[in-house]
Amino acid sequence: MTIKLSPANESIGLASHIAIEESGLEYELNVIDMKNSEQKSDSYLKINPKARVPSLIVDNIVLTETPAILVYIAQIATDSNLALPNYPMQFAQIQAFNCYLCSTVHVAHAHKHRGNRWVNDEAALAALKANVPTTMAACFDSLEAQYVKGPWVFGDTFSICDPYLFAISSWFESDGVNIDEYPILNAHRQDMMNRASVIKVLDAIST
Ligand SMILES: N[C@@H](CCC(=O)N[C@@H](CS)C(=O)NCC(=O)O)C(=O)O
Repeated sequence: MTIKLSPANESIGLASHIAIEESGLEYELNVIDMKNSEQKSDSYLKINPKARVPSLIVDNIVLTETPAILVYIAQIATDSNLALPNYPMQFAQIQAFNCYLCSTVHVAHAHKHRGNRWVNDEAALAALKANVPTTMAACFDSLEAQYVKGPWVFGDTFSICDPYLFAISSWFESDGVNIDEYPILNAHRQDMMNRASVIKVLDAIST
């Protein structure tokens, strides 16, 4: 089996990149240069016609959407216990958490630079952007109060939710939200920064 991951710097691809590093699986890396719009290049559009990162190619099958990629990594890396596969309710809670990040938190963040997915009018674009600190703070409120147990998302057990949360919480400052107001999320980010997988991945993605 060959596995090739296409992430990009400062993107949600960080979640899948850290998860696959944590899994111990062998993989190749094809870092997409989003600063130069490589996600819209002819060669990348053949991989993912949606022009988004990340994508994971397993043999000849392309998988997109971060929650799906994370679950796939966890399921094939059976020794890693990244998704608590033996406990249906815990697995459902993992899915619930990842769905919230994908469908609500990431979308709120995208209103800052990608508002033209929804509106074209300049005033509407500016209004979407101006609201990002408020909508993201509401998302982080919810993550802090309802979801993240600490030190990891599900308490003492590290799972695929942790790299996903880390990728999202790296947007705190740029989205205008003060991380010091979120002690659990702040501690989670610090703990993630100290993991060997994260140190390795951040080094690989930035070079
Ligand atoms: N739902 C997708 C979202 C992927 C996505 O929007 N990725 C952003 C980077 S964070 C992207 O590729 N943006 C490129 C663009 O909009 O041109 C997932 O969870 O993987």
